[in-house]
Amino acid sequence: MLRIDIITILPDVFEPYLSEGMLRIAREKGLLEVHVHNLRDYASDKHKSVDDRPYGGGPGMVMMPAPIFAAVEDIEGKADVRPRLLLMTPQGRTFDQQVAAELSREQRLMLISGRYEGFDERVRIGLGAEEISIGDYVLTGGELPAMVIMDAVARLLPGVLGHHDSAKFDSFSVNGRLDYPQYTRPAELRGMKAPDVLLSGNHQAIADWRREQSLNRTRERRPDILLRNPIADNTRS
Ligand code: 9D3
Repeated sequence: MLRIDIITILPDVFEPYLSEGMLRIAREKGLLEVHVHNLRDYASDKHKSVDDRPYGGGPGMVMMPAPIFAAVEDIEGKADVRPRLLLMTPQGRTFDQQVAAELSREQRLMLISGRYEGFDERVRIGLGAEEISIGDYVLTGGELPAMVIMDAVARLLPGVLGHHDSAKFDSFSVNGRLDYPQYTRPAELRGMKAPDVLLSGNHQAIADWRREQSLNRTRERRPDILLRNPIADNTRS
């Protein structure tokens, strides 16, 4: 069982996605537990402030450290295992399938989503939190990154996927290759035929064709994957 706690000023955006699809199944099966916490509940003034102007001046607002410390300490204290603390920031380690696999082996994660220009640096230092980014583009906050991480991690939990082998056959995990093209019925659509080999019933020929397609696509679209992981170029399967 993996427990994920999320700290956010937009708690309502999480529930709809968590209540559908594989995330819902994972929670119903008791493989995943998610608790969403409203950061404003931990503000100390009557206006429930969670942001303030940056020291030194400049645009925008900064997430105040005190409400985040209060939230983390309160939520941590309610359970036995110390969670791995992840701060959603554009400056963090880039999230990828390897990080997802690593996180899926933890017992507890705490994801902290910010808005505005970012967190007071003392949040990272004082809590020993790791910063994570989901890629090089600018979003309006850390809520979608937290959902992306939760989604990618949840599907790796043992028992979540229907066909229990599916996760092993994904892009970025079969020797780090992109997926081969898929076809389903009808055999011909608007003049476009599904490749004969896929309808041939010859399992060896199908496996060879798919491997070739995966390699060619990876070379054309993502040569960086092959350079990073040369095994992807030559391993059987
Ligand atoms: C990088 C731009 N920043 C300097 C001017 C300002 C800024 C813009 C947007 C700071 C934070 C944000 C909100 N983004 C996130 O909180 C965020 C994020 C992202 O924007 N892209 C990829 N991953 C992440 S994780 C958190």
